[in-house]
Amino acid sequence: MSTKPLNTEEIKKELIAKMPTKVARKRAKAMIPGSETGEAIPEIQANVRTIPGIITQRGCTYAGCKGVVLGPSRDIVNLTHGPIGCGFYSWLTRRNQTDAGPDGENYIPYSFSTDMTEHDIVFGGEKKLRAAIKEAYDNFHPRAISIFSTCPVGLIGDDIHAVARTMQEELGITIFANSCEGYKGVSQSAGHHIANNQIMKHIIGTDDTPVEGKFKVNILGEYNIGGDAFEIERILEKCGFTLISTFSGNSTVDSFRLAHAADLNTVMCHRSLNYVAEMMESKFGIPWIKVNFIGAEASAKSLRRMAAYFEDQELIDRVEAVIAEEMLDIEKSISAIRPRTQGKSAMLFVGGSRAHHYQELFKELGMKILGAGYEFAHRDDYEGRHVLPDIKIDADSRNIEVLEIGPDDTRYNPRKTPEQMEALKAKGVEFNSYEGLIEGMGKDSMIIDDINHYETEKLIELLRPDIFCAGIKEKYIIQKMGIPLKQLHNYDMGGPYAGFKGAINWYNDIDRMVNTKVWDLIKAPWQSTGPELEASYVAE
Ligand code: CFM
Repeated sequence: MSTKPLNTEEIKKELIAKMPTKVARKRAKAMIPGSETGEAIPEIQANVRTIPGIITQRGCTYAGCKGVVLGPSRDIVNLTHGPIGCGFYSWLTRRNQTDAGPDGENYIPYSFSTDMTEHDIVFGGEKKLRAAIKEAYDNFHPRAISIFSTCPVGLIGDDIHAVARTMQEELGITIFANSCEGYKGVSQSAGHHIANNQIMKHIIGTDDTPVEGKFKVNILGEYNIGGDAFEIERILEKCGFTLISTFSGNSTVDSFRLAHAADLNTVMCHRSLNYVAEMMESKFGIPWIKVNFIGAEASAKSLRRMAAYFEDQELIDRVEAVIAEEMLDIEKSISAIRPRTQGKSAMLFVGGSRAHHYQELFKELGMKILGAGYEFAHRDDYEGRHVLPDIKIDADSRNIEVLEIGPDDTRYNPRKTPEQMEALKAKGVEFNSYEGLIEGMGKDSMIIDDINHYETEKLIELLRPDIFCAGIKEKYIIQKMGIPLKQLHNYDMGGPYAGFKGAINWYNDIDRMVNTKVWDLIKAPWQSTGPELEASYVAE
């Protein structure tokens, strides 16, 4: 178990002590203590450029657009316009699972790229892009093709949108492009926003076929990593909700087209899909609430909120019955495992939502969070959405288009009157609201945005948590320091961790990881007192 000898101010001083003055000044603004519930939250620096060369955890704008938001849809051909590396390294590297689907239209196992070379950089790549679209169409006849530009495309100025338009006319299917060059924003977050804009412009609300079923909802920002969406689908079905579409885990373009038929949008990952939630409310009148299906208690709370929204006693009762039934296994598992995990400590530095959501699961195991932070989230994901009007628009955020969305002429239909919304708020159903990561974390936890490699090592030296959550770039470095690392991007081939069955998987996996003795046995050669190996050059 870790002892914590320092307070957050002392930790911060230690972290920046060896940095050049300018760097230290900048990094200090990204480090603040957590706060108690209901207390004022200090401002944190977030969504600003990473200091060059500092070894960040972040990814690029193309990754957020192609890999994260649109990648998990199985029936879209996602075509990378760029050199082959971008397409290849974003191919099957994220564990967004999918059902095969009854029609067999599943392009996830394929990597589509225009494979640009020096010749195309000099003479332009539009011709090649047109040919690639035609080739993909001839081979697969997909319902939709989306094009993603990479850094060189932005530099040479290929007009991918014009190509998309002409090819859409020629082939008669939906074709749209995303100007998501890697450098377009400060991180993958810009890519989320670009993808949100394009699916809103080109897909959502393009099919008015009536959708059967009661209590129609969408889930925004759930990507079915390790099968999470499968578990959420199971629970929603058991409760009696009709899930129209998930953006974008285990999803299809056809379901996106119908998404405007839902009466409630639920937002799981606020960072990556909040734009669609807001735009769908303006355009179609669908309110949104924040949910979290990570953690048994959090899942129960989310289901209750969703049921409360529909104001139907039968649904409310059914949700309660499902929660009661699922909780039996949860309680059994927790009572067996918690005595072994109680009082242990964790740190989470990951992405733009999981560093918050996964705190729920650790709390259920009685574990303490010593530090947390996001790679690329914005201030609202840390401090809560109420800070949105105070967020400064800088040159980088101005780079990303903000769509002006008004009510749709024929499809705008406010699902609740303002009075009904007020009455629901009084019952605790908060709309358009997210409280962010910091509130409730406690004053002695350390919040750091866009943590870099040096700070990670230093933090571990100082606080020695029992487990660290991050990604593959950090995994082996941290494990060499004798601390187990749980990957929270791909789950280390584990999961699902969402919902009730997922929570039990998590308890078991974390129990194993924090209680194994193997980490105490690890010693680097220079730390051991055993015999030294000697060698000499043969040529001597
Ligand atoms: Fe949302 Fe994600 Fe995340 Fe994210 Fe991601 Fe991811 Fe993530 Mo990796 S959409 S912000 S860009 S929850 S790929 S499924 S795990 S960094 S915390």
